[in-house]
Amino acid sequence: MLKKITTVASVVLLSALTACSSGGGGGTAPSNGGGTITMGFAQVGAESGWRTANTKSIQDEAKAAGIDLKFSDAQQKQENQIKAIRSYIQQKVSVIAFSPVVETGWDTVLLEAKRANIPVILTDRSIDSDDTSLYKTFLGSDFVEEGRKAGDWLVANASGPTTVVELQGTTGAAPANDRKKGFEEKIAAKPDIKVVASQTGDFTRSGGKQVMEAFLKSQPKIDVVYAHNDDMGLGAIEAIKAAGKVPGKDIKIITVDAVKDGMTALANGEINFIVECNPLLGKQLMDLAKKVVAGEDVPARVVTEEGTFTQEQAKTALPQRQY
Ligand code: GYE
Repeated sequence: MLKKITTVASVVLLSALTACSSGGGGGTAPSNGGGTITMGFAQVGAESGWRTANTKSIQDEAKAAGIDLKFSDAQQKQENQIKAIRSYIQQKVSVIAFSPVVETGWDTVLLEAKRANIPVILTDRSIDSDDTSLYKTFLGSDFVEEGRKAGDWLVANASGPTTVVELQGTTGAAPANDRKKGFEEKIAAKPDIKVVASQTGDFTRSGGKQVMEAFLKSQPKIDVVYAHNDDMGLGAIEAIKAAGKVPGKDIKIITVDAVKDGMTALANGEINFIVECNPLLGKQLMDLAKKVVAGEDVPARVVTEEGTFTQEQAKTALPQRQY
C-alpha cells in the first residue's frame, strides 16, 4: 500500500517537473521527447574477464535496442564514476545506468540526478543507502548467495582440519562484502574449517598472484584458496606453481564467475569448484531502460539466475561457453 502511494506521488512529481520545464521554467527534464533513448553508462573498469564480457554485452545490446550509449570506464575509482555521472546529468541523457565500484558514498550525486529528473538504474553491483528513491531498480546477482554456494561446497568436501586463505574483491565493493559474508555463514557449521588469512586482490589476476605469493610465505599450511573471482584464482594458480605446489591438488581452489579462462582451469583440474556469476546483463538492462524512460513501473529488484560448476560439469559446459 505504502509503495503504491509513493509510486503515485513520484508520478505526480515527475509530471509537475516536466510541466515546469516545458513551460520554459528552466527545468532539466531528459531530452528524449519520444526520440532516441540516450543512456549514460558508468562502468567500473576493465579489471576482469567478467567485466570484459559485461561491457561487451551492454554495448552489443544497446546497439540492438537502438539505444544511444555513452560509455565510460572508471578504472575502479569511485571519483571517476561520480565525474562520469555528473557529465551525463549535464548532457541530459534519458537514463543513467551504472555498476557502483563500492557500496557507499552515492547519495549526493544520485540526488543530483533525481533533481534533474533523470532515472537511474543500478546494474551488477548495488549501493548501501537508505534512500531507495535514488534509483528505479537494481539488476544483478545475489552475491551473498554466491558466497553461500562456495561455502556449501567446502563444507561438503572438506575432511578434517582445513585452513583457508581468502582473496577478497575490491575493498568496499558489494561482491567482496557479500561473497565473504555468505561463505562465512556456511563454514561456521564446521569449526575445523578456518580462514587464516584474508586480503584484497582487487579482482585482478596480478592482485591475486601478489597476495597469494605473500600468503604462501607467511602461512605454514594452506589447504584451500577461496577467491572472490576467477581472475584472482588464476593469479593464485601462478603463485602456487611458482612455489612448487600443484594447484587443485596440494591446494584446492574455489572461485566465483565461471568465465572461459576460469572454466578451462576447472576442466584441467587446477580449480576445484566455481560459482557462476552471469555478466550478460545487457539485454535485461536495455529492456528495463526503455520501461523506465517510458515511465512504466519496473520491479525494484531483478535477480540474475545462476548455478555452479564442478570439474566434470566444466568439461561439458566449456565448448558452448560464450565468454
Ligand atoms: O565477479 C568480478 C568483477 O561485480 C560481479 O566484478 C562483479 C564482479 C565480478 O571484477 O570478476
